Amino acid sequence: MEYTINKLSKMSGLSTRTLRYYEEINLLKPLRVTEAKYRIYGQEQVDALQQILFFKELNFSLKDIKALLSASDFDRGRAFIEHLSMLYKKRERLDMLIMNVTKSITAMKGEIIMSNQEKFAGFNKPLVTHMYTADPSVHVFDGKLYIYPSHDLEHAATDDHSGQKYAMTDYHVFSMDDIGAPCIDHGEALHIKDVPWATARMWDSDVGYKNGKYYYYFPAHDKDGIFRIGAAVSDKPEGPFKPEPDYIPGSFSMDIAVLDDGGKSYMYFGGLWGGQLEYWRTGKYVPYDGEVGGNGPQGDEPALGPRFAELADDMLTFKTTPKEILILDENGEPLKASDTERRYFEAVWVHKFGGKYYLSYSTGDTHFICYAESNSPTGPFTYKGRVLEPVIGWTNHHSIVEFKGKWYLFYHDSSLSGGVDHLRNLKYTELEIAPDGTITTIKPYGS
Ligand code: FUB
Repeated sequence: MEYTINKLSKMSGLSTRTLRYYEEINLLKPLRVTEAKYRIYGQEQVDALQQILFFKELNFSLKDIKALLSASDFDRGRAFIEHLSMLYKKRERLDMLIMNVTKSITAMKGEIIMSNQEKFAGFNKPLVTHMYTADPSVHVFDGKLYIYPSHDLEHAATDDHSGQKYAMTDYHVFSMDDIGAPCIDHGEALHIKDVPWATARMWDSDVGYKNGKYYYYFPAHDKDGIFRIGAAVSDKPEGPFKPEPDYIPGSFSMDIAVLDDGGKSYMYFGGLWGGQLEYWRTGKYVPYDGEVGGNGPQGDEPALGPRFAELADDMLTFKTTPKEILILDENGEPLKASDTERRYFEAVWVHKFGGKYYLSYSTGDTHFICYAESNSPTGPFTYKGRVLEPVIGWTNHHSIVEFKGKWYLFYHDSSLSGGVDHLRNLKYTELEIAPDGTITTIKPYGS
């Protein structure tokens, strides 16, 4: 079956002007153009246009759609399955909004009491939609919010619990002038091809500031497949950042958070399984070929904690040797390895509130963000509770930041990709913190 541009326009609901524009940007070219200059579209173009419309419906930019459709591994069957799953998610969100309005009407009549959290159910949309972003580290620099996320890439992924599918190779920096203001993509800030020692897996990063310079800290596999932490420097919070030729001596594992504590800068890091923290239990790298996590503590043994080191004045080296942070239970005992709903797994973050220090982290395979409290930035910390319940997707990862007198939780989920674990998107929500530091647990999709 063949169609003229007018017929295709009528059938698809797109104007002929739009179809011509798609041709101009090489998104959808006609099968042929006749001598009389009629544009003729064949079955292949009709099917491609259907895909374009599905992707547009899901808010993909034309640029991204073009890249997706022209990828050598584009699979129409798989794309339909993904469209279906994303449309279900969209419907889920609409259902939540309908429920929110219905409850609000009932609450207005005084028939029920609606919590503040319920009032926002269904509203929380991804912050960035033109690319996949995860692991937000957020800081306030020059009165703006700067977001340093991981950049998730689309590829056919295998899942082996070692994190192989998180195959990231670059970082973009984002900023927001205010809460609710547009989230600006400042473009690529650092790429693996410019880092001489790094070979793969640019995972969760963070940025520190000292004496007019910004220091980007990022993990990556070195040439031996061992996670190390590198630094890159810029005069501006949005970069671009110039990487150091080698990784920070003595660094290992991944998931980085930097705390500026009155002139002293602390780096926190470390993660289990694909994060390789188990390999460093003795202080040295001990290779292990068994099942992932099998070389970590088991049962009643104390769980592994994240590591911390003070950064030297140059911000490019450690002033102190990395040490483990202890997380204790209500009896002052270290959390046990079997306590998987509370023990540390990855995604370390530290914030200060009311003179105390709060360490928050993901419990990994049980998918919570929990927090613990201490009087010192180096611990020991005592377990306090949960910050965030599980989100759509396997990983849960966050940061906590104060901005203009309010507290915010930045996190990610996989709603934009319809639940694909390694294709995540940033979100944020206001956080309620009581005067004694207690955080009200966020239920990301309402109660
Ligand atoms: O983004 C890759 C990894 O997924 C992060 O480093 C972990 O915290 C998890 O979010």
